[in-house]
Amino acid sequence: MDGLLQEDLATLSDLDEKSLLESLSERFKQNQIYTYIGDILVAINPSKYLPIYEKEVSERYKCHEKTALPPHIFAVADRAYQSMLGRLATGPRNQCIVISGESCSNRGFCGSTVESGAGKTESTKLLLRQIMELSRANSQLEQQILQVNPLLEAFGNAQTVMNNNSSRFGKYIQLRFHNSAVKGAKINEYLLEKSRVVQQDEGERNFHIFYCMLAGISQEDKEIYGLLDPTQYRYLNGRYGTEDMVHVWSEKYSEVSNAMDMVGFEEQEKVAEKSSGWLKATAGQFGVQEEELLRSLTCTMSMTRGEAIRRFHNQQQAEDARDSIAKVAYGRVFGWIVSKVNELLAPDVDLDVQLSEIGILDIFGFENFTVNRYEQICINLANEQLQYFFNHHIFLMEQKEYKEEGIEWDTIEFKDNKPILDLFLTKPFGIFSLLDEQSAFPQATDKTFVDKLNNKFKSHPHFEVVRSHNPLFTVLHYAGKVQYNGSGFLEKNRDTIPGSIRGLFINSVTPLLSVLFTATISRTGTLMPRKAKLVQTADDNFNSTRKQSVGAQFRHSLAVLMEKMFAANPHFVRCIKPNSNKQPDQVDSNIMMDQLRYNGLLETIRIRRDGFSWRPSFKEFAERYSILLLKPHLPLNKESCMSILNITELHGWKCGTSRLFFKYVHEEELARLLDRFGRAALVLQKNWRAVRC
Ligand code: AD9
Ligand code: MG
Repeated sequence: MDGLLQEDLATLSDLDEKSLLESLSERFKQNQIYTYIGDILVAINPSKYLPIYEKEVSERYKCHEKTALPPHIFAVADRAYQSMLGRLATGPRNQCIVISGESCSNRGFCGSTVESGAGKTESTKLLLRQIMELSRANSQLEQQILQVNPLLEAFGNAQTVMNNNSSRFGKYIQLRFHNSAVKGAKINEYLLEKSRVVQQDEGERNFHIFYCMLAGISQEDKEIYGLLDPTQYRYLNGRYGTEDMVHVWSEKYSEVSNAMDMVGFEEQEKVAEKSSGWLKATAGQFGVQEEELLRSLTCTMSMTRGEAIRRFHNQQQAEDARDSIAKVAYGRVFGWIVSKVNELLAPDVDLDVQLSEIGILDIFGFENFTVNRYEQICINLANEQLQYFFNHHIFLMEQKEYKEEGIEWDTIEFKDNKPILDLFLTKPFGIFSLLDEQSAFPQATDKTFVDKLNNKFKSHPHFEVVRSHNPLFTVLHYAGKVQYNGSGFLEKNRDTIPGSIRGLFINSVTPLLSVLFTATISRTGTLMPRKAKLVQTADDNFNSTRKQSVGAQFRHSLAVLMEKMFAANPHFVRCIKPNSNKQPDQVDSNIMMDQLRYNGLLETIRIRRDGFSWRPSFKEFAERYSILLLKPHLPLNKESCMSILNITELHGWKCGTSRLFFKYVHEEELARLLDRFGRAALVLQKNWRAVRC
């Protein structure tokens, strides 16, 4: 039983899949949802309140030794914070915490029904809260930073079949510090699922903000904005909620309004005109002319031999135009909120001051639905990238160094997903390049795109051709097989706003909308005003704006993110859900086992047990620990390292040709030694002064 309750699985000598599952399940049954694998934290979603995040727990986890307290998400916060301050011996000052875990999967993937969230967003919030506690920055800025989450969740999260608060966008929160104090923050957001604004699958809802607003707004404002009874909105599927739900939403609305005040949003200019009728109400809210709005919904203009031709939409086309207005407006407003938050939370410090950073990544988990669309392929690409990042750090880099440095080592095999990343990203013939190529080609269709894929990848080990009259194809991801439906891929990848709609908004008298459509949102998430306000030209009315494809932008932002993460010191949190129906105290062994397998947790345990996760160069080590020999000017070489290590009682480390190899526990032992030594030095110094006096 003791073995089963082991807090660190990397200390178990005998381990196979079955005992790993048993250990985690047994701990979970006793409400011990956190377990270490060396320096990696495994977190199992309890789906119930546990009294483990209270103030006194938070206090206990400040500046503590990892082995002295049970595993906890607060310990990860502490480790990242202490490492950033240089109090631990690991690598670069900038830190990144990568939180991963599945979003959902359906029958056929792991033999289970649709599953709930694994706990990534909750973990992110707990980390953020604890890091703010650690920086003891009881300031307005801290409160502002903490308010960002409820604000973004209101606009970017929604109820789905698998999670009542599912994140429909990815985010990377960068906390910026000068010494130990937080000085600002920056959010990068990835791929908001805009299509949810106009369409939700069975059992799902639109973004939270719509329900909250309709529930919480005053009667007077309802009239001002021409809001109807909630059940009349097509975009809410004619479904609203019970009285209890309305009450909760209404409270949430005040919370969001307060969060907006707290973060520093100002009351936007409102269209204070009483409106009647949907066209007038909508035109009023958008601040545009009714006739222009009607025109952009009902017809398109094109130029033929120098002549302007007006073509009226059929019903489907008019509905599509309406939906694209809704999607584009919502997407822009979301981007604007993020860029405004970034402006408000930007560090107010001298440019010369060197800031350190802790980044927290909470990105949508791997997805596999009955129908998988363009959004899913992007989300799953992001997850492939993250898995690669994990593999690279945990397996590739480490084992490469053993080889280069002549350390004796039995290679641990792991599922390398590089070939899958190549299938997606290789230029010019990866899936995304072919998609871009087809998107730029007016005659291409979703079918011709999938035909190209079939032709190109029919014998690729991670691709499967699907025989169907629909444009289907299958990719064998690291986490399982996903069948994609290519319908809509080209249009979503182009994401062009019809010129008439863009022109309509540029000329809006609502300043916010006009700015949003005149400005471009830069790849870094800030709003970049164009040099001069665009004058709407005849061409704008006829042509769609040419820009980089959604896929290309997403690939670029992923590449920037990866670059940041590769340059930082990583901390990993692997979230796991124990069952498929959001139930507390239930473990479904198949579901758990699937996640353990594709996360490569067994291999991770082996490498953490037998491997050396901390590998400082002779120079780095001697520089940091020469103080233990009371010889500050020691040469920074191998001999000095050996002299230092001779006075410690560390066992099990190894020496390579240019660096030392330590287990993760050694780092803590050395930190303890340094600490003791530091205190002893202080006493000596005091005594010495006393003698001199
Ligand atoms: V998704 O990919 O965004 O759909 P997440 O982010 O992985 O998903 P989330 O953090 O939203 O999952 O967790 C889902 C639900 O599980 C939460 O709304 C909570 O009700 C529940 N949860 C998660 N973690 C905890 C926890 N540490 N304690 C209690 C939790 N409940
Ligand atoms: Mg989430």
